[in-house]
Amino acid sequence: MRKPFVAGNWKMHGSKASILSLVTGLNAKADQLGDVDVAVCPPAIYIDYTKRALSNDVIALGAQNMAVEPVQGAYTGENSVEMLKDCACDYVILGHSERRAIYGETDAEIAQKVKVALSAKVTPILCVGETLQERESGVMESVIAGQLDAVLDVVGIEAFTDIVIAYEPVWAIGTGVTASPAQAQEVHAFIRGKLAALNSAVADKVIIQYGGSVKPDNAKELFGQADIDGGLIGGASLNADDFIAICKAAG
Ligand code: G2H
Repeated sequence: MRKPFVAGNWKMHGSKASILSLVTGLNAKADQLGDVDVAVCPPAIYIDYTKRALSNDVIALGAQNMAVEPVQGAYTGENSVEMLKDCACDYVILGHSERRAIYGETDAEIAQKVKVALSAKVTPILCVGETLQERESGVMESVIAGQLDAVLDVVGIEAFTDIVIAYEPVWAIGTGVTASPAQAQEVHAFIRGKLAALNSAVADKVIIQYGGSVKPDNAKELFGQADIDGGLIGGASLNADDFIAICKAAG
């Protein structure tokens, strides 16, 4: 059995005041979290502040991105994986569709970042997903396969025991439109099947989150699907009650 994992992606939201309020709410209900792994991923500048505000040991920390360069150096504006570790991050989101679409991150660059994160023992949350146009033109599976192949080529299938995959259909991100549980399950099964063709033991273990407009009222049904092992939560992770409710729906 895979232990579900729910992560909050705060994206570029928050201030010290709002984060203190959010984390205070999470602290108050952390003891209600069931048998589920939970993490929050603040903007990098607030990771340490969030760590200090968290007064429970069940909510872990993650970053939303990191430098591809493995060691620190003259890379203005970047954060190294060792810096993330130094600030208590266990996870790093890599290849989110906003990084791919807005900042031009390529499959190859994302694959290198996955390799760097793994070498530092920080767990990558590798995001994959198709646009609406790709879905409607029938290339959804080849797009997702390509995103996975880029990483497989660099780190190999065995490394996927230490990688979390987040399937995020781009058309469902922040739009209020959620993939139906059946639509999401179909893609999760495709992803797991693709990995299983290479190594079924690894495929059985890998956590595949769903992300894209997950809310308290749709989480239970999504997380009830056979190959959906939790979620990557954006907007709803900015409200403590909603985020806790979503985590409980996974447990
Ligand atoms: C998808 C998700 C979190 P939201 O990006 O990664 O955001 O839940 O707001 O759609």
